[in-house]
Amino acid sequence: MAQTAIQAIATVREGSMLIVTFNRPEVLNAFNDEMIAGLQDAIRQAERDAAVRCVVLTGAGRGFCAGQDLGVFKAREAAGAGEGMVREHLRAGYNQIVLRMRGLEKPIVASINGIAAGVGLSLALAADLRIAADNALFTLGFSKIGLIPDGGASFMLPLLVGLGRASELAFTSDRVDAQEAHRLGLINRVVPAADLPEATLALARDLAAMPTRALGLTKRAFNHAILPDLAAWLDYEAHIQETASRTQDHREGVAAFLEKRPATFRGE
Ligand code: LHQ
Repeated sequence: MAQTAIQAIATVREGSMLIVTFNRPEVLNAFNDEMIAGLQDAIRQAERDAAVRCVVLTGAGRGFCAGQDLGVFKAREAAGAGEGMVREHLRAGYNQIVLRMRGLEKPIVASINGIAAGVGLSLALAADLRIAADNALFTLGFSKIGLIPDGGASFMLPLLVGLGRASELAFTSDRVDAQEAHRLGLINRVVPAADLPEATLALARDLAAMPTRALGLTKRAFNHAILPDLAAWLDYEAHIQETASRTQDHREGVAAFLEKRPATFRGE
């Protein structure tokens, strides 16, 4: 077993599987820049290495991923990052990850060990299959900080659960448990929390033993049928997220989260 560990993303090779672990458990694996770069590198590694035939994404500790680290983001805003900052952050970061995940012609399994929120949930939706612990939780979270679902969630979510349910999940940011997520079609499988690592490896091992080229071409065909303009959609999503990020309600939502108090939105 070969292991390389960079601070915020840990990658482990197990046979023909590449296990990628989000590794900032103290903040429920919220994304900082190092983690964004580390995940891009991990997917590149899977692209380059023909011996990798399945990728698993999972989280260290009690969370899967809580989305963008809002403390990091607030600090950047406070340091005077101006107009276009959110758009560029998305374009250079999460959008590249989603494009690479969908473009990787090998199966990607999200193994959801705990809460998945914000762009953490978006990345789980960009994976091919989702297997979750029975105590995992799901929330879009974006509306609570005055934003739109990004990282591809604005189209992956309606594709997976339908427009009505997607609207409800996105508008309310209600937390959904694993059973409900399964019923909605948000995830493929639910297993007892204690069994998640082994159930994930068993699924990934089975996928890695399949004809990888055929699976990859299946993914290419699905992308072509259902996500034909992925790059342009992601770009548009980033553009309207930039608009949302300039609202007073966005600033209030982020401040309220960091100050651990309820937000008061004014609709502006
Ligand atoms: C966090 C975070 C976090 C920092 C938990 N950041 N510390 C796009 C464009 C522009 C700008 C921003 O971002 C994006 C993409 C996005 O992903 S936007 C969405 C960002 N994510 C969220 O809004 C979710 C924020 N987190 C939460 O709502 C809750 O933490 C959830 C529901 C995930 C979990 O709740 P709990 O289980 O009650 O845990 P907790 O809130 O107590 O969190 C545990 C710790 O993790 C806590 O730190 P502390 O020092 O008090 O123990 C949190 O502050 C920290 N944390 N999420 N995103």
